[in-house]
Amino acid sequence: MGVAVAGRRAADHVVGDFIRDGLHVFPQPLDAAAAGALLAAIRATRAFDGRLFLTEAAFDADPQYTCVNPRPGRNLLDRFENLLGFVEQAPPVRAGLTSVLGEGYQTLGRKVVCGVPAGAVPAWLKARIAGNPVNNLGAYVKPEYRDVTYFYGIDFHQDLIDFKDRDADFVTLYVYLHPVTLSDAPLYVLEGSHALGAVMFPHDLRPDGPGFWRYRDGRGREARVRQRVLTGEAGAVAMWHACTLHGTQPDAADHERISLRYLFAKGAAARAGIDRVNDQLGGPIRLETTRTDLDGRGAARIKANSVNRARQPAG
Ligand SMILES: O=C(O)CCC(=O)C(=O)O
Ligand SMILES: [Fe+2]
Repeated sequence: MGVAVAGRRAADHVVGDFIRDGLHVFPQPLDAAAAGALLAAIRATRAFDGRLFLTEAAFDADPQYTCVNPRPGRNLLDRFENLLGFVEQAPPVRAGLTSVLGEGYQTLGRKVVCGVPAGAVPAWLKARIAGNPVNNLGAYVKPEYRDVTYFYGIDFHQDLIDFKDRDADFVTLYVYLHPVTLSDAPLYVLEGSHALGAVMFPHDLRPDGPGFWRYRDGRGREARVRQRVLTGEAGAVAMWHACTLHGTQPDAADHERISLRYLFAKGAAARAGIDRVNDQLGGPIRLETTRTDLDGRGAARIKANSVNRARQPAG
C-alpha cells in the first residue's frame, strides 16, 4: 500500500470514528519525553496547592465570575511555544485534524487545564461549590494564576457550551501530560452523544445499565450512549466533536492532573470531514443559548450533577 493510500485510509478512519462515536482516540501516545519536559516547565511556575486560591474574605469583597480563564496576553502556554511541537507538529495529529477539518484548519484556542486535587481546595470553597455542575475554579484563584483553567470536576457538557451562535465546526484535542488513572480525574466521554446535535446544558442523563446512559435532548429524541473513561499514558491524545458529551469527576488523587486542551476549527476548506459528520446529526449544529445554569453574574444557580453519579469501571 502506498503512503498516500495509507494516509487516506487513516483519514477515513478518523472521520468514521467521528460519525459513529463523536470521538477519536489516537492509537499511539505523543512523545512522552516531550510531554514530560512541558509538564516540568508548567510545574515550575507555581505550586498546584492551596496557595492558588484567594481567601474567602478577598473573594467576597469583589466576586468576579467572568474573565477568569486564560485569554490572549494571559495564557501560560504562550510562554512555552518552543515546547509544543510534539503536539502541534505531530504527523498523526496534523493528519487527523486535516481529515476532519480540511487543509488550513485553524487554532481557536489552546490552554493548560488543571484538575485540582481535593486536598488543594480550601474547605470554605469546597462547601460553597458542592454539587455545582461546573466547578471551574477560576473565580476563586488569585488573578496572577488565571493563565491556566482549574477544574474541580465538570458535569457532562458539549464544548459548544462556550460558543453561542456558532456552528459546531470545531473539535477539541486533549493531551495528557502524565499517566492518568481512574483516580486522576480522567475524562468520561459519552460515545455517540453528538448524534443528537447541539443541546442546552445541563443535560438530561440517567444511568441505563453499567457503563451506559439514557440521554434525552428535550426535543423528543433520545439515545442510549456508552460511557468511555479515558485513562491513558503520558502523551495520550484524543479529540471529540463539539457536541460530544464529556465531563470529569473531582480529582481524588493527592496530586493535580495537568493536560492540554486545544480547539481547532475548520479553515478555508469549502467542505471537510466535519461537514459529513454534521450532515448526519439528528439535531441542530448551533444554539442561541447554550446553558441555563448561570445567573446574571455568571454564578451557579443550579445544583445538580450527573458525572459524579457515574460508577467508575472496575480496575
Ligand atoms: O479537564 C477537565 O477536567 C475537563 C476539561 C473540559 O472538558 C473542558 O475544558 O472543556
Ligand atoms: Fe469540555
